[in-house]
Amino acid sequence: MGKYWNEQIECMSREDMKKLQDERLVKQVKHVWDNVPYYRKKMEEKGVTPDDIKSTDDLYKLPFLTKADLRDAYPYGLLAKPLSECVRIQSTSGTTGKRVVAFYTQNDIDLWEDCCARAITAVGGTEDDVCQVCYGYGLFTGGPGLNGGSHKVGCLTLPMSSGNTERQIQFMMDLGSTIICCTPSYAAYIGETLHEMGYKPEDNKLKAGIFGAEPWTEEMRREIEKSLGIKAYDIYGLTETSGPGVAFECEAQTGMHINEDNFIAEIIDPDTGEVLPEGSKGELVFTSITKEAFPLLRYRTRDICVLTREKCSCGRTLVKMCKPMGRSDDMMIIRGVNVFPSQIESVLIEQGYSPNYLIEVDRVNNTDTFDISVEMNADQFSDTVKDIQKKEAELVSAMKTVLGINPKVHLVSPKSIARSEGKAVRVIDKRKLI
Ligand code: DLL
Repeated sequence: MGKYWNEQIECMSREDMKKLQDERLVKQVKHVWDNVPYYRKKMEEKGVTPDDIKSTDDLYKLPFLTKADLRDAYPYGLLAKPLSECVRIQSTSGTTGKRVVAFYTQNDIDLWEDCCARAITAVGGTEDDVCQVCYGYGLFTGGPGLNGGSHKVGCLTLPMSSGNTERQIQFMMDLGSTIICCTPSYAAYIGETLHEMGYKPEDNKLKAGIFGAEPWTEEMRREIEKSLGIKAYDIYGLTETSGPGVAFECEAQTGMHINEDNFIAEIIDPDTGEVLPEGSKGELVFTSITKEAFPLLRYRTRDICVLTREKCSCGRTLVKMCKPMGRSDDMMIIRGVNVFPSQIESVLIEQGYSPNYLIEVDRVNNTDTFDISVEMNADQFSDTVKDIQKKEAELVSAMKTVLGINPKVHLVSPKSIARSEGKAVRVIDKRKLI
């Protein structure tokens, strides 16, 4: 097996790729117009019909889709195929009530797994490898996506899911895993545990890791590479566009190649929506041109990024995106879970607390800490310490139900959280992720 999964696509000339994208876009717009009344209405409101979209040069005419649209249209409003043709859903972690649910036909799954196979091949994966997948399985796309890609490449696949670190390490050692796929923070934790268990980096057979789903720095990359004795590669994706594998890093490790035969990427000004020229920093927008069941056109990711078409030493011609440099909304990713301050606020109000709170996030020993200080009102404050502890435990449990992860909750005395005269500061994120 060579160094590309699909050389014809990955190294295609710009002109041929544009032609392929033009054809696929025109077809996709028609498919959406015919089958998704929600988006058709948006197009009509903008005065655009499929006849106006003749090539990717006309992409800017189409309306955007946002996470709010996905919630509005939940669960079936953006579905473009009959349910009888859909075989799977996946979902984002931890959004209140209405999660983002994405649908897949068998063909969508094949294409998604193909993208992940490209990522695995790009880090040197072949049928001779043992690929340990310790992203979460289930609704989260990480486990299922890389699992499928690993099967396609023909690696011996270890569907470990996340957690149970000592068992992970035992399998890694006993079966001689050569590739590991998980979040960068979990990779760092595995490295630390290996060290604590008395192993040296050269004791394992790992050669490469495929890490993504959350921001991570070059410093963290070096730390992981050292502790596991591997080369650490980045991978990007989001549930709305299928999951991991929208973009993947190659041996050059200077940005992630976007699978442009499936996704058209644009960079826009997050405030005005204007398309920005190549090399500008702005919000990343994706149009899925091959997805059948859940084909999102001009989906605003909220990830801030730069695209570049500079020639890559690996030979791939696919456009490259830099590591996401932040978000244009207030979403945080804590221990791999997407968390919005508004979710926390709604739990507090529902439980009878004031919306005076402060979220503090940090990273200690490569694990995210997550603390929420919540102000009590005068009545609540008169309670005994035991009562307060009980209330804190109740709040933790209510938060866990909505967010999917456990914060530490600290009830604090009335008026002790600083009031703001401008925009309230609700979040202090001390992690240095960019
Ligand atoms: O995190 C899909 C995924 C799984 C990607 C496994 C890579 C590996 P969501 O839970 O929908 O999907 O979260 C998507 O996570 O908009 C980014 O803000 C962030 N993100 C994903 N990959 C990276 C990365 C999965 N490599 C959101 N670097 C995206 C930084 C990332 N942020």
